[in-house]
Amino acid sequence: MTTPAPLVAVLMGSKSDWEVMKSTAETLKSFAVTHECRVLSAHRTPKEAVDYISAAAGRGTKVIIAAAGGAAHLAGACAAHTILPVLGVPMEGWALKGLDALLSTVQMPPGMPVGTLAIGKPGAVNAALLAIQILALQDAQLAARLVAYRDEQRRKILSETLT
Ligand code: RP5
Repeated sequence: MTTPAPLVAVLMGSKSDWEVMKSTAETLKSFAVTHECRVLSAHRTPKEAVDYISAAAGRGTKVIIAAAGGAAHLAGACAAHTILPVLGVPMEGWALKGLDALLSTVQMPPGMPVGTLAIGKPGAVNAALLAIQILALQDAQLAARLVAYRDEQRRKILSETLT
């Protein structure tokens, strides 16, 4: 028996990605968007990753966020097994400052898109916001919260003083 799924699935290749990816979860939580976070690897748990992704749409999930570092294939592997939008977050990893993960995630062949965000925490936050924007297309209350969030940012910038 399958349990009902949250709207956004936040996947990461290793628990070591959680320190950064918890920003995705926090951002989704701040908008009251239901989500579930799982460690699933394209390389270390390929079968479990495919099983999870293949079932996601049927369970009610609307957007997949996938983070990985190094030879970062998780987002691409997800995209291969679902027509849900997949947002990729490259992790900085242990070498090359995340450029390896960025290129692995962004350079998908035509026909198999992965919406790729920035390396590390900025990408983790923006992946959540982009997922929320996608969901907001069909959720007026969520759209209103996004407008308020943008307004908060505008006010903060305008209130800043230089000393
Ligand atoms: C990737 O390898 C993971 O997404 C992680 O960013 C990186 C290193 O994983 P660990 O060796 O820390 O488990 O698959």
